[in-house]
Amino acid sequence: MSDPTLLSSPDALVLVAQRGAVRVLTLNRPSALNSFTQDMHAELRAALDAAAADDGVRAVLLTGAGRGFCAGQDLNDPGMAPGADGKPDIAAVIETNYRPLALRLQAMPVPVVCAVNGVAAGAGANLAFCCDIVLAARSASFIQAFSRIGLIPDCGGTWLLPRLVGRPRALALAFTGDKLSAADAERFGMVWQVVDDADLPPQALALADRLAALPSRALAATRQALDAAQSLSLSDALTLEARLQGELGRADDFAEGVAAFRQKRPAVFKDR
Ligand code: T3D
Repeated sequence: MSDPTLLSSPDALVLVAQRGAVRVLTLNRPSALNSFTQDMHAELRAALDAAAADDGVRAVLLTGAGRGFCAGQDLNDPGMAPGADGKPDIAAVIETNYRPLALRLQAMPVPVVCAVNGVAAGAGANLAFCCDIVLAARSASFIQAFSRIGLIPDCGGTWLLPRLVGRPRALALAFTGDKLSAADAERFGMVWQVVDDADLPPQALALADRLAALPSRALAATRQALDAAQSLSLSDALTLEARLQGELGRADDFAEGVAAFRQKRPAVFKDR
C-alpha cells in the first residue's frame, strides 16, 4: 500500500489525503473535539464533493484528529446570523450545513467508512451514523447531547436512530443524553465493529481498501435500495430492485464479475 498523499494544507480544518483508492478525511479541530464551525462544515462539504467527483476515489474514510471524533456543533460558533427576531436561527444552520452533509453522505457514489476514534456527541454522533460502515475505537463513546441544551437530535438523528436501534432505545438515548460506550453501541447494532484503539486506523484503512476493490456502483445502488425500502411496500421495493438490478446487469462490472467467477480469478472492478 502506498503512503498517503496529503492533498490539503496541513492545518486545514478537514485534512484530505489519498491512500491508494481511499480518500481519507480527518476532522481537524482537536482542541474543540472537532466540533463543527461554519468553516469546518464548508471544508467537509467541499472534500466530500471532490471525492464524489474523482474517479480515482473508490472509498472514503472519515475520522477525527486527537482524542475526539466530533462533538457536534461548536457551541461557541455563532454559525449563522440571528433571525429577524434576534434569536439564533438554528433552522438556517441545519438547512445550510447539516441537510447537505447528511444527503451528500447518503448519495455518495462510493462507500464511506467512519472510524470513530473518540467521543462522538450531538451531530457528531449522527454524522458517524450517516456513514455506511462504522468502526469504533474501544474508548470511543456516543452521546445524543441535544436534550441537555434543549434541542432534538439533528444531522439525520431522528431518521437514523429509530432505524438503527428501534423507537424505545432511540427515545431513551435522545431523552437521557447518556453516554453510550462503544461496546454498547456495538451491542445495539449501531456500529459494525469495536476494535482496540491502536488497531482502529489500520483496520479502518483495511476495510476501506476492501470496499474500494468492490464494484462501487453496485454498493451505491445497494445503499439506495436499502434506504428507499424503509418507506416502500414489498411490491414497490421489488420494482426498485428490478430497475437497479437491470441497470447493474448492463454495466461492465457485472460482466467482469461473472467472467472472473468463470475463469476462477479475482475480479477487477472499474465502474463508478
Ligand atoms: O447550535 C446549533 O447551531 C444547532 C446545531 C446543533 C447540533 C449539535 O450538535 S447540538 C450538540 C452540541 N454538542 C454538545 O452539546 C456537546 C458538548 N460537549 C460536551 O458535552 C463534552 O465536551 C463531551 C462530552 C463531548 C466531551 O467531554 P470531555 O470532558 O471529554 O471534554 P471537554 O473538556 O468537555 O472538551 C474539551 C474541549 O473541547 C473543551 O475546550 P477547553 O475548555 O479545553 O478550551 C470544550 O469546551 C471543547 N468542546 C467540546 N465540545 C464542544 C467544545 N467546544 C465547542 N463546542 C462543542 N460542542
